[in-house]
Amino acid sequence: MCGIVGAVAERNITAILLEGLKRLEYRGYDSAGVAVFTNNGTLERMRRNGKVAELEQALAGEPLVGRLGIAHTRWATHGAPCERNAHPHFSGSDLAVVHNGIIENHEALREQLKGLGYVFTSDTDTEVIAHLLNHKLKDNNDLTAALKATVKELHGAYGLAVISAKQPDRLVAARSGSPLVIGLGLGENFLASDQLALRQVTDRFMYLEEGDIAEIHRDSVQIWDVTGQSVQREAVQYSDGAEAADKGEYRHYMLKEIHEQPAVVQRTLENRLGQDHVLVQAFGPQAAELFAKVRNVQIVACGTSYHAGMVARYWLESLAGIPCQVEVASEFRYRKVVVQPDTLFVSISQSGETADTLAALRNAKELGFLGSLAICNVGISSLVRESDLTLLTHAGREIGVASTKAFTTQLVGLLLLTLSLGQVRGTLQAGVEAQLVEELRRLPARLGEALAMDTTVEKVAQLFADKHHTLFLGRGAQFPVAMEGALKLKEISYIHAEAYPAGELKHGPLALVDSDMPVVTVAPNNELLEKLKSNLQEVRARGGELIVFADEQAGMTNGEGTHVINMPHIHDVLAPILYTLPLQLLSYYVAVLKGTDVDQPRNLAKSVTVE
Ligand code: HGA
Repeated sequence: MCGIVGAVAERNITAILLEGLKRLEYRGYDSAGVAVFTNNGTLERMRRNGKVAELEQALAGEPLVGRLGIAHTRWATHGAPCERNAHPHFSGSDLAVVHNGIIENHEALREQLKGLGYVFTSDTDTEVIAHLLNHKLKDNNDLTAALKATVKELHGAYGLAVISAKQPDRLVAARSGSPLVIGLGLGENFLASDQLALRQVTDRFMYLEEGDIAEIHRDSVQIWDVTGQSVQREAVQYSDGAEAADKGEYRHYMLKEIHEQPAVVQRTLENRLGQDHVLVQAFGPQAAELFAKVRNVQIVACGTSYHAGMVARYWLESLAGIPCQVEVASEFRYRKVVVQPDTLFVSISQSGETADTLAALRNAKELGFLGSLAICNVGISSLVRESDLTLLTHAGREIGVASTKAFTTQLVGLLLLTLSLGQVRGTLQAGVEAQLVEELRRLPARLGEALAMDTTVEKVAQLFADKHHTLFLGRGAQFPVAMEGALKLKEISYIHAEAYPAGELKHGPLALVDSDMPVVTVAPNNELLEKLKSNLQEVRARGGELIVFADEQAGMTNGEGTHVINMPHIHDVLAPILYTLPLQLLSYYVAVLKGTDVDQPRNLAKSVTVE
């Protein structure tokens, strides 16, 4: 969330900063701003409410030209999204700060700084950092020394980039709880909250660690760790080429990412399947030894990843016979948790920088878990670095804020985990692993078949165009799929959607059902099908309109108020992965009909790096 870009060079850096912001914009798009030490020797800024395009347009009219600058795209936590609250924040006319994160003691600091005569022009927590830094500069004219003194007084999380007109040869930065990376160039250096922002200018990166402070010049970088010791951080070179970030033939990134699922699931499976078994080493060299000791699993995640975890619970208990608990990270991290002996801690996050999940992992290390495993899409993330074992999902870059391919590849990773644990612990029923490995091999083709229903789902979406509320139903492992379907619809179409296990309907939510409340159901052909059919009758009897994604062999037919969309038959264990796809398409087409901003829905942002 929020994006930071900085540059110190011998050429004009404004275009580099703007391009970096565009690449990070999906992380936050409430406002954008840039501060440049101009060739006239003054520090100038331009900020605009709304998207980076607004800033770009403003800069086209009034260009800022300079060789040192910082920029930011914001997802507001403190203070409304408006120009006054947009970063960079100034203290006086010489000092500019951009910040990702939350300063928890901002109110006390604000009062203290007001007492010292500082005048606040925004409602953000960030502005206290600018004034505190200014105050520290009075004791010590050196920007780095002042930043070191400043961060000692900050409680909370921050990734910070600072420039000063008094020391225009440097960019200074600090990381605690919010990632920062230095991009290394030739005679020029850069800073960003994610290397994606800098792939246009360099392929060499140096990741700051927790508590690091950095002083970045054109031709040198100096870093101090949390204890104040000068340290070297390894420079990493990327050879994979900057991943394509265009929409191709698709109207939105989300649609492109939905259609990428057969290919990325294939990639997630690559090198992980033996002839009739899962290759346990895919989780790391010590995986087999660790898995052999696992008697319980605790999954912790947020949002869509949490739903993936909930599906995994059904798999782990029914296939591998391993008790599993699943909890949202923001609850887990603040609760007194009783850890069963020999419990594996599994965290799931697309970015690997999700603040709550990362904090939960850090807490877990104190709680006596057997070990930790991260299911993650980003190999260079904090979650991966700090976990004992990792399974990368290889979904590729996901730009749409509403997660699609990250979710299905997480499910694949979690099924591989289930089979690996069952294999190592000898708890799988005979033949199950071989059969599921075979089904996994066929999965990409099956997903392709499901996506061929695109135009059918587009037609069904019209039923939702004038609706304000919907229910999603599923049973068993399809209940979390229904939850994910409801979340998707909420996120991008702003229609209120709730998910229930179908058997719960009669315990309350049935009271809501009428002809204005469409009910979406996922109905694979399994032992719960007949029970589900009865639940659907209960809806029809109350005039509710049914949209049912049903197995082609389930014997369900269209009728008055019942719209059945046939799905290719699939093994029940893999059904949650397949049935997710039409629900993604449904949300997408409803959002398009409603004219919302599909890839960047209101109030949200990608990679939730704040609490
Ligand atoms: N607290 C700051 C920065 C918010 C942020 O990092 N969002 O991801 C603000 O509200 O401006």
